[in-house]
Amino acid sequence: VTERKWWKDGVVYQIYPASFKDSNGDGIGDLNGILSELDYIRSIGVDTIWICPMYDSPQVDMGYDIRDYEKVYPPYGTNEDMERLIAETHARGMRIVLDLVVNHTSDQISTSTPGSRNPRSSKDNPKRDWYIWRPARYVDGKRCPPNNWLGNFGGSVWMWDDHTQEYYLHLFCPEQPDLNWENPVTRQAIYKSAMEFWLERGVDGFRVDTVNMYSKGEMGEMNEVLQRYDAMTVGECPNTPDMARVVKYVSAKERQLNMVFQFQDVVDIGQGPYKFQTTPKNYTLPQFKRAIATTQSLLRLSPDAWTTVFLENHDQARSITRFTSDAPEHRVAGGKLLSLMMCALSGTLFIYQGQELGMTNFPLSWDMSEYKDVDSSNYYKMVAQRSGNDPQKLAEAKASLQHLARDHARVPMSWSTAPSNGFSPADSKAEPWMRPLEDAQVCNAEQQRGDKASVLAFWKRMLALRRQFNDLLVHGEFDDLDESNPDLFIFSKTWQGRKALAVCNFTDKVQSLDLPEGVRNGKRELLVSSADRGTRGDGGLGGARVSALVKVVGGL
Ligand code: TEU
Ligand code: CA
Repeated sequence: VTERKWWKDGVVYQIYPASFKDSNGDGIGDLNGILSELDYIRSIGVDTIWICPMYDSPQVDMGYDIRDYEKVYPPYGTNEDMERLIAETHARGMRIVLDLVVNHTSDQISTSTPGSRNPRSSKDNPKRDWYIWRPARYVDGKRCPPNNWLGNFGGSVWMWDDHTQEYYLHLFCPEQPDLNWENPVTRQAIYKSAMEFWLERGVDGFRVDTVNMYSKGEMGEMNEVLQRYDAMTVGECPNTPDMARVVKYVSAKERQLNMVFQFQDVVDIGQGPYKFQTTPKNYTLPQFKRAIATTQSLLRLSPDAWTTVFLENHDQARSITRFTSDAPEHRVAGGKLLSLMMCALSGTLFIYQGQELGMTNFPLSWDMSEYKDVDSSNYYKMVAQRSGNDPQKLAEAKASLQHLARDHARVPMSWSTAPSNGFSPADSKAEPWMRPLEDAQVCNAEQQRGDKASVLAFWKRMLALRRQFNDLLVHGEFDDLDESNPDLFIFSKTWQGRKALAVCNFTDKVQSLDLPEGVRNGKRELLVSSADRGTRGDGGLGGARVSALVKVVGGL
């Protein structure tokens, strides 16, 4: 039996500060905007908030390029605003988690750190060794990077520095040089500024950005800091298909991380060799189910390990669009279907802002100029360049971005039907930094709060059920009861002889359902169906795009 911890039973609500709520009308979300909606967040039934980077940054990669770890990005507010937000979150009985981005910094970091000098100024600058420098290779007299590695946003990971005649490493943008974790001075500076500074101010943990990318020998050291504050960690873990390695990260006895976001979970599903090189919905339901089964299997592989449940974050397109259908007649059903599925899975549950409303991707009709993310624009530029602006290839690239781009998660939150969807104050002079969705008439927080049949109401109900059946739903053993079924996802959760059955119909047709044996003989009680409109019990198990959760007693 696993040890109980607040972060295991917790439900985390992820906030993207630029797009959540703009309190002062400059078109950019801010900390006081978050503060003003803490009661809304709490009303959903979550108990922890995670705020994406709100640190000072030149914003080449939306704050994942940090210039000053100890300072709030001025358009988001001040350090005092942040301290107030921490206090008010705690006052509501919730916890607060920040992003820890320490694989790389902004290339501008030296300019704002007093007394420091630019690592690029000379080879003997003491700060130079904070980053990773390598000499050029020469092939037939031609200067080449040290190796052929490609970065996450396209192109080589090596950037030539003309002044000192060496390359530096950057796994992401050239403006995000990778830190040298071998350097003990660098490590101490990170612990102090990126971690202790905020732990001292009361934050309860970190989401650790790209945690598997820098050298891991030193996690133990990092853990000493975390343990001193009893802080929780969830690591972002791309490119880690080997489950034995994942277990090493998250098994409690290894003392590395509490849990991770795995990418062979649904993140990578349907993506091309280079993320956007694919067509929409390029996967089957059995593949999707296998991805979920893989992350659920962690708890079996290692009883002291822990896992996460998530479909969305600031790097992913909207789940209704990706995994069900955002057609007007299907979106509400799709949102509820996914909500029920997620709330019935084991692990710590993460919800991304707007997911609780069933927000969807923006449409294909939007111009390319509405895509603001460096990842999207780099890809589109690359296709343009390689194809000589071939209209067919560009149309394909745009279709792929419409399905998978990170931009879809980053549009302003739809609060109401007011101008800018209530994101900025009514008398605001500035336009929001990204275009608000046009469908706020049918999908906004204000309307859904009063509507028992809304996606929001369904999330609230599911989260309450998740609390009520905490052992079974959060900690129970997961079994896919019909792995190859192309239409239905039928799984059971088992906890000390008790059982729940979840049935999710991913098609828009009524499906017949053969109840698995162990369930057929048992006494069944319908806990919730996404077909009922706030009342109980009228949902048929196999209804179109309907999901249901059933408690089973006996019959095993
Ligand atoms: O993401 C790291 C990562 O590997 C990816 O999810 C990446 O964003 C994606 O492949 C790009 O298509 C983290 C952050 O979540 C992301 O927002 C940052 O851009 C990235 O690190 C760099 O800090
Ligand atoms: Ca603002």
